[in-house]
Amino acid sequence: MLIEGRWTENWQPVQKADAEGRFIRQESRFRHRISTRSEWGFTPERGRYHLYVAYLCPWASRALIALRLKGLDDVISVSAVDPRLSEQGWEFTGALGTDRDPLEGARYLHQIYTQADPQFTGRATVPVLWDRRRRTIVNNESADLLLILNRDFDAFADPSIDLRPAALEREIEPVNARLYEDFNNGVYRAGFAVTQMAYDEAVERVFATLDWLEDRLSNARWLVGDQLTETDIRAFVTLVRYDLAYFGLFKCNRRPLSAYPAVVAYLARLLEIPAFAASVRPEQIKAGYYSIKALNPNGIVPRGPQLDYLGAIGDAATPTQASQCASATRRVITVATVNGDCRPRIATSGPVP
Ligand SMILES: N[C@@H](CCC(=O)N[C@@H](CS)C(=O)NCC(=O)O)C(=O)O
Repeated sequence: MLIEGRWTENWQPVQKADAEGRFIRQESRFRHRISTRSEWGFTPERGRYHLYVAYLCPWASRALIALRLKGLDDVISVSAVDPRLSEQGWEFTGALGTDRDPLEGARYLHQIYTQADPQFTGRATVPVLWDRRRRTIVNNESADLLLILNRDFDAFADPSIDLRPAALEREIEPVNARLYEDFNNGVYRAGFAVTQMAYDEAVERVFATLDWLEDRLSNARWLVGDQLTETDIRAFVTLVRYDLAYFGLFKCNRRPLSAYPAVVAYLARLLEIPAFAASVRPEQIKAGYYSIKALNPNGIVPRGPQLDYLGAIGDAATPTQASQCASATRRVITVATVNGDCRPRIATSGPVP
């Protein structure tokens, strides 16, 4: 991690645990919004901002999905770090179909953080929303980025998609909170636990959440209301990594995902939406998680699992493909395949499969 702007020790997944061995995630530091009235001058503009992501990362992926659902591909550029953690954290290698840093020529993401704040102390995490003009970080918290992408670029975005409609806000909040605590972050608390007690406690809550999701999705197409919301994005990013990484590496293996048929059907439905499918690089997800030496010292990446619900989704999917499908995604009622079939089909009012 960085201490007062200097990289100090080799990358470790856990730098902070509580007295009982529970993993503690750091608070995000850069929390600005984009607004025409921004006191910081971060106003909405085409081509000014850049999103740094890792395809391994569920938090970065939620921003990526929102960006594409809102049709902002041509407004905010994106680049991806190598999903494998180096001894100095995220690195721009250009390998595995990822990018070199196009803006600052950085080798490591931590250099982006010290460009923004030469005295930065903390972990250099993705996602990062970067301001090209001021050469600084606008925001590095994906929960904020969901709000920013949903609203702050309204002048350029697709207004017909609202990922957080006011009428559903009160329902969205508690579902998001439970998902975050017990599932999105819960799998990490299981995987990064440093005592048996902390692991047992976390894994229990992961499976209680899967039971709850199964129940909820047995009677509903979406998690909140009768439309796609940011809550679906939040659930998706963990579900799609479940079999690929969390079941094995994070020991969330009491039951396979296939024991939850309504959840798997929901995941498959979301994968039919181009913005969701384009956020998934299965090989990068595996290469990234299995590069965490503290959990997998020899760095061996498993061949499987083969997953029917992933269909033809592979690492070759490109952002261009996603933007070609942007018009199909425009109305969320859309169902399209990743093979380039972008024909919109009405899907929300149909029976729940
Ligand atoms: N609260 C942050 C968490 C971001 C986060 O922890 N990202 C992980 C990848 S999944 C990361 O960059 N880890 C690198 C590190 O901790 O050094 C968010 O949601 O944006």
